Amino acid sequence: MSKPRVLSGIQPTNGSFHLGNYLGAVKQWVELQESHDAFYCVVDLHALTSAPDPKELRENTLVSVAQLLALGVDPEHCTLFVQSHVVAHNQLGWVMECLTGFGEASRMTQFKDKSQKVGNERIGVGVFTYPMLMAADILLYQADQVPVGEDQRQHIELTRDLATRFNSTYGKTFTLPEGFIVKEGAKIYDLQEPTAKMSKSAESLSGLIEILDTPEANAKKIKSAVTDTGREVRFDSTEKPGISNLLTIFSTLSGRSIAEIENDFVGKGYGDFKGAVAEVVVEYLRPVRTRTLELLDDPTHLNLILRTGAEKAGMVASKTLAEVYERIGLVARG
Ligand code: ATP
Ligand code: LTN
Repeated sequence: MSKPRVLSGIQPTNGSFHLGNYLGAVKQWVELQESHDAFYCVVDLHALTSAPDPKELRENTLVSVAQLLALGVDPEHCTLFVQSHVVAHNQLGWVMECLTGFGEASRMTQFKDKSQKVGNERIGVGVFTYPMLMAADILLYQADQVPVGEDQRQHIELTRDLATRFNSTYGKTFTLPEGFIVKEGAKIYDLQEPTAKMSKSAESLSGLIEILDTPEANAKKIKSAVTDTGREVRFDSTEKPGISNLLTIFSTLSGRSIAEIENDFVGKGYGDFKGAVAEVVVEYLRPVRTRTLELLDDPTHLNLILRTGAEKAGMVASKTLAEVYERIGLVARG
């Protein structure tokens, strides 16, 4: 039997990914590539919604690819590509837009949050249609599963609704995808504001652990993480959001259970605990940073991986697109 298919995407919006991106998504990408037929893309078209500087976008796309490789995404075991290299994404994106209700799209919380921040006059239409392009990314590959963080759950639901609608109107065409959202790590919180998600768009960088930051900077951020006034290292996301977040980070990176870690710190203070978390994080990220920088020294190698990836992805995507065009009544070019 063929392996189930998995697809996911990540935006090249910043120089570095953060720990939330890794624990919420990329860690699962690495695990799933062994058991699944995996397609992973750097979604540069999605990144255009935040109007990045062209030079930075180009650089960050390659930095993103290098980081994915350094974190364990392996082009021998998956198809790694850049979204804009496969034009079918835009083409199916339009079909998805035509299938989506205005009210339905207006209810997406990511859109609501962003439009509330900048106002209706200034918000780009791309932010509004963003989930339909994401639906196209997923449906083109007939993905069974989509590993993402908790914040993407609503977009996956929309994708399922659109697939169901298309299938019932035009005949079964798309596989219904499911979100692959882990229990631990699906939402990593800001170290300075442990009730808000760790995010590259946060106002201050002091609560953000960046994969490519220096070991010293990351250790310092962890040691100054906001905690409560208690002394007990115990998982309690309501009373102790800061400590609980650090426990999640410690546990997911070390592979040890939260109970075991709590046990180790009975009778010890927060200072000792933060020191231990800092060490785990720093030692985990140190080789990733080194490897990323090495990979970036050889852009020809990166471009070759991306060319092969785009060819493989393009074949799958164009097959789905042709079927969609046929079903919706577009005349095939003679
Ligand atoms: P922003 O926070 O600026 O919206 P982002 O950090 O969410 O951007 P994306 O490229 O949109 O970056 O997300 C890549 C993946 O990382 C997605 O699957 C997303 O769900 C996941 N992710 C992002 N932030 C977190 C977090 N704090 N905890 C767990 N997963 C996260
Ligand atoms: N919207 C996602 C990024 C993304 C994605 C996708 C994730 C774009 N296309 C397809 C999974 C599958 C985000 O903001 N994290």
